[in-house]
This record gives sequence, C-alpha cells and structure tokens, in this order.
Amino acid sequence: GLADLPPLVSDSLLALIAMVNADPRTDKIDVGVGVYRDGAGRTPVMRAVKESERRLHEAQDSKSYLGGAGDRRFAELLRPIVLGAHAGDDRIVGLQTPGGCGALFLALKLIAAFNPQARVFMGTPTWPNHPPMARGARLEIVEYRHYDPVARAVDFGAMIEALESARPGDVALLHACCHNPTGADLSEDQWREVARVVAERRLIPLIDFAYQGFGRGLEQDRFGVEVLLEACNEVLITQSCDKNFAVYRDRVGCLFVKAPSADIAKFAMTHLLQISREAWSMPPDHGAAAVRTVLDNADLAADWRVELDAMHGRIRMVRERIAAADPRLAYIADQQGMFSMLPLSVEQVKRLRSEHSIYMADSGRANLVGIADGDLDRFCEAVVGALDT
Ligand code: PLP
Ligand code: TYF
Repeated sequence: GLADLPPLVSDSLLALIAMVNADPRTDKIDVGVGVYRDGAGRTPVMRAVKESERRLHEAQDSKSYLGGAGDRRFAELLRPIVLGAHAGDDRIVGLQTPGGCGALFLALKLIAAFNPQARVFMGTPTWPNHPPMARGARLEIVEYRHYDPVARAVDFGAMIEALESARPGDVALLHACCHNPTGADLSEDQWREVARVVAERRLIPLIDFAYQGFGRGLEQDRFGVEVLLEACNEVLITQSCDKNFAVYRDRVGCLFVKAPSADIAKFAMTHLLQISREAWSMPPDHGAAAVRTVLDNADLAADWRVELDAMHGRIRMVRERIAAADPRLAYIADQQGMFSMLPLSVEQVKRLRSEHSIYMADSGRANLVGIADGDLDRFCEAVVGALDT
C-alpha cells in the first residue's frame, strides 16, 4: 500500500522558502531561492508582460485547446533570441513546454528513447533538480568537477578530461550561462574547446538555458549555444522564459532540438509530442501567450529589452558592491547571473540564519540579487563577520 513508499529527501531550495516564511523577524534577507528582486526587494511583473496580459485579456475570445506543441508562434518568436544565427535552420524544431523543467523532462526522455545506454555527464555542483530528472529518465549519471572552490572558477581541466572519456552518444549537460549554483561560466575560448571535444567525441550537448540576459547580456549569453549548434548535428536546448520574463509561476519554457536533417527533426517532433502526451498532453497557455504577445509587438518587445537590461544592470551592481566589501569576496565580480557560492561552512550559514536572519542554501549558494539595496551593507558586514569567525 501507500505506506510502502520509500522516504524521500525534500527539495532543499523549496524547504528554504518555507523556513524564510516561518521566521517572524521583519529584517529577513532572503538569498535562497532563485528569483530576481529589484532594489526595493520586490519581484514585480515586468511592464511589458503586464501590458501584454492586458491586451490578451481584451483580445482573447477563446481558450479552446491549441494542441501538443502549445503556442507555435511563441516558439517561432523565441528562435532568433535563443538560436541567434541558427534561427532559420530547418533542422531545428521547437515546442512550448511547462517551464525549463518541462523542457528538461522531454529532452531527457527523448534521449532515453533513442539511446537508453547514454550517460549524462554533469559538472558538480549543479542545479539540484538535474540528477533526479536524469535518474527519472532512467539515464546513468557521470559526475565531474565543474567548480574549483580554491580558484573560485571553472575546473576546465576536469571538464575536458571528463568529456574526453565519454563514449559516442553520451550526453554533455551544460549550463548556457549564469551557472547555477556557482556563477562560474565558461569563457568564449573554453566554449570553443568544449564544442571541439563534444563534436570530435560525437557527444550530444544538452544545454540548459534558464537565465538568458542575466549574464553578459541577451546576445552574449547565447555564445555557447551558437558555437555548439555550429559544431554538432544533434543538440538539445532547454530554454526557460520564467526568469527573463519574470513569469516564474506561469511555467513558460521551450525545447529546441537540432537533428541531422529537417526530416529527422520532424520525426523527432512526433516523439516529443508522444512523450508530452504521456505527461501533460498540452502545455498551459497563459504565460507563453503573454510572452508571445510581448515579442510580437515592437513596442512591448523594446520595453522588455529595456527592463531586462536594467535587471542585468542591477545584478552587476550588486556583484560589484559585494566584491568590494572584502578581498575574499572579490571573485564575485567575475562571476555571472544571480548565484555565487560564498566561502562559508554549513555552521556559518546556519549562524547567519539564527543571528542575522540571512537565509541562503546550506551549500553557501546565495541569490545575490535577492538583497534589497537598503540591506546590502548589512549583508556584506554579516558575511565578512562570518568569514572572520
Ligand atoms: N535549469 C536551471 C539551471 C534552473 O536554475 C532552473 C530554475 O528554475 C530551471 C532549469 C527551470 O526553470 P523553470 O522554472 O522554467 O522550470
Ligand atoms: O535554483 C533555484 O533557486 C531556481 C528555482 O525545484 C527553483 O532554479 C528551485 C527549485 C526547484 C525549481 C526551481
């Protein structure tokens, strides 16, 4: 019966949300779960999204089913943003998914359907949902070290060594930008080298692209995607709009699959629709329709870019401020996206919670842009104090 179910460890990031909410203190600093916050500490609905929702509400005259691929125009409008120079390549097919998680689910299941022997190479540490999702697709995982905690940068030697040991058909799971949890991204030369090894070893790149626009900028952040599309015949890209359109709970994402030919790409799409039919049948519409409406209207698209660039600017500002607080934190200015690992022990992390109501993951991962402007000095002082004890 149900009592025979094995015990589980809960998602530690989601458990942290509950812990923050349960703390009655009013001076809490939440650098736990990864959501963007503005200088006032809010996660607002973006202006262009708000306006597109208004227009949708006015114009929408039906909520009838759209079909398994969801909003096709949504996926089409994302192509130039996500695929850049490869947007017109008819060997690449895309479909709407429930968030980046839905795209990852489909991608891993698709891989398992054509090659159950494929192993998924993952740099550690990685996003805590990656391993269970790969295991859920019954794929074996091979770990290597992504992050060198002493150099506070990518352990590129370990990465290349791991990829060179992979068998043809194995999967290289890569973070396109804004590595979660370390903030340590590949340089352009390193991307070129990864693409060379992945192509030479005939591996399949699975690129998780959840934070486009939060790293170096919208166009710069797809550098790795473009280089791998240039080098490889088979590429999977799991995209999320949840961060860069701030529509988190609406679950907006897209999976792009590049096949060796347009015919094979179309055939792969029939399998993607079969896998999604077994899970959710059709993705939820509203968030993707809102993103589509933004991208389909020049005024809204332009305003989205302005606001996204301002969010990116705040991420850079917060990083510079924290980096300037202490030489031991200087590396934070060289990293990308919302997250970095702070050099703290679990005990120090727990003391920051109890003594300063500062909440970060046990690993020391902090969502730096979670700090409101008015809390930045207090955050820096508390972290530097913790480093000294
Ligand atoms: N991949 C990474 C690395 C993430 O951090 C996230 C965050 O949520 C996702 C995928 C999934 O995104 P979504 O919320 O759109 O499912
Ligand atoms: O890493 C994070 O904080 C974000 C949000 O199951 C998230 O990616 C965390 C856990 C989860 C889904 C999203």
